[in-house]
Amino acid sequence: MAKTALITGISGQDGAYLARMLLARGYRVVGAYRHTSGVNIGRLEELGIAADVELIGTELLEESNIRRALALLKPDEIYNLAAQSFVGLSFEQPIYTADTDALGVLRLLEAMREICPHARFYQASSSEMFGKAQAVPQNEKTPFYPRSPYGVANLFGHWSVVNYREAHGFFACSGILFNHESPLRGRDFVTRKVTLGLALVALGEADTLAIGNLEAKRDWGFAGEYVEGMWMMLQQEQPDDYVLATGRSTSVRAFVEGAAAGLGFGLEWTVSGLDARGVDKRTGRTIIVADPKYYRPAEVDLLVGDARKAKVVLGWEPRTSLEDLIQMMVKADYDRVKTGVIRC
Ligand code: NDP
Ligand code: GDR
Repeated sequence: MAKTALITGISGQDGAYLARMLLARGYRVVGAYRHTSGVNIGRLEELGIAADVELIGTELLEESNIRRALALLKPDEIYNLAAQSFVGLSFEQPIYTADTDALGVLRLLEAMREICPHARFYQASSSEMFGKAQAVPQNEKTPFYPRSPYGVANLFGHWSVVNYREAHGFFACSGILFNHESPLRGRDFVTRKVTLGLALVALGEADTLAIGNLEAKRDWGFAGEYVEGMWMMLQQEQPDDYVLATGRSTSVRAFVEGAAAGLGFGLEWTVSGLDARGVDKRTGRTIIVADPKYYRPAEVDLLVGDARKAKVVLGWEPRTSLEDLIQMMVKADYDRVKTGVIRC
């Protein structure tokens, strides 16, 4: 009989890629979404799988929703991808972020304890837990030092998973994933903001792209490959935690330069720091302006992951280079703007 997988956060980037991967492996996939005025299935539609995923309304702040979903489905595998995932916003909404990202995990684990303690559980932990990194590169043994309400809440979820594994014998895994991106990335995250923003400028739909800290460095991989690692963790004999990362760190500035080149701009920086300006050499037009409002009260300067454990134990390795990822995202956004799927 087909295994049932429950994915929370089905409307998000990872939810869509994971659902596609599990469907291809013959799973019955049920996606939990939060009930607003409608269901956001745009990403499932874009991947052509909207009709194949069953949906169930499940708000992580409502314990009753979670209990009902688990009792109804009795899932074999649960992937908890739902979260207030925007680090910048977490400084403005720290309590909501903690309620969803920290207590939401605990609500799920507690409900599982009563209803389906033998289900296998995946938690979407984050490299943001390393924050002010205490070692370079970061692996499963690196001490945590979160720098945002998101990072702090995520760390609570992470330790809850470890605790339920040790205290209650749960098959629960925490994937400590470094940034992973794709054409389906949310528009506010810097990579997508850049590829879409510059595509709009290239096609005359916008004048400039406003940006924050260009010097922050991240370890960016392709989301479609990271969801494979999530699944692999739940197929092992023993539950454990794993870092997934590329091992390469790149600045926001270099990402912008790569995207600009991909769109045919001749980008040149005229001023640096808080007044940074990016000019298109071919036309002399300013296309990028720095805006302090996109700076964070506390920044994570440098993240770079060491995913050797995932390679050795799971056989997981990233395959897509950052250059190819940038081209994939730039092309998708250029085409969307060109065909009118997205307007400014
Ligand atoms: P997205 O922001 O694209 O998706 C988040 C999902 O969570 C959306 O489906 C959203 O629903 C849902 N959600 C938010 N709040 C609630 C709530 N209160 N109740 C139920 N559902 C809720 O994130 P990603 O797909 O990029 O990431 C998936 C997970 O992995 C997140 O938990 C994120 O924090 C974590 N992560 C992501 C990394 C990355 O680089 N992408 C790296 C490491 C960890 P809606 O559509 O209604 O907003
Ligand atoms: P991050 O991703 O905080 O790493 O969290 P994001 O893309 O938001 O920021 C990355 C870096 O870029 C800098 N930056 C900007 N960021 C945004 N969003 N917008 C800007 O205009 C901008 N300018 C510069 C940021 O300061 C930061 O240093 C993501 C999320 O997916 C989390 O949920 C996940 O856990 C981590 O990745 C791993």
